[in-house]
Amino acid sequence: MAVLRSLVIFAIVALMAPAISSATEFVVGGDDGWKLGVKYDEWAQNKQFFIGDILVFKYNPGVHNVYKVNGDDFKSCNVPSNNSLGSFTGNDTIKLATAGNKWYICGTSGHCDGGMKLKIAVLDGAAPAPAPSAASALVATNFHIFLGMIFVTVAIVMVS
Ligand SMILES: [Cu+2]
Repeated sequence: MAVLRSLVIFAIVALMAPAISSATEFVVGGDDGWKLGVKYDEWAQNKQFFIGDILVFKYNPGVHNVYKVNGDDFKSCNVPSNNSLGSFTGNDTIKLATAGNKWYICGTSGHCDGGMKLKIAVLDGAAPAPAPSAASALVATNFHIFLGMIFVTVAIVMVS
């Protein structure tokens, strides 16, 4: 009976799993990380950032750092006198807590002007399914539910 019960629980979890959305972790610059010579506007171009998502800045802490700045300081590459993000570890995680535009620059002299600057727009709400894979996602979800129903049916038949 314990086996059947866990089978039913498994089926219920399998049915509910697709509805649970989780935060996305973005490593800024992808495999390149945070350094000179990476086009961060291109990296951010096709990505959607939502509240709760996390940015990870990976860099050599002896060479680079990360400052969160406002739009004006972003444009002029002005490095603030204080670091609002805490310590520079070379593996800095930043949780996107509010919606709106966010700007980040490297504070090492010349690096922001050299391209180490990232601007993103954080959106409110949960991430929707990406458009190109919507059809396949739908098929996958339906298949998932179908599988779950089979499990439940088998379990009920075996219990009764
Ligand atoms: Cu730098």
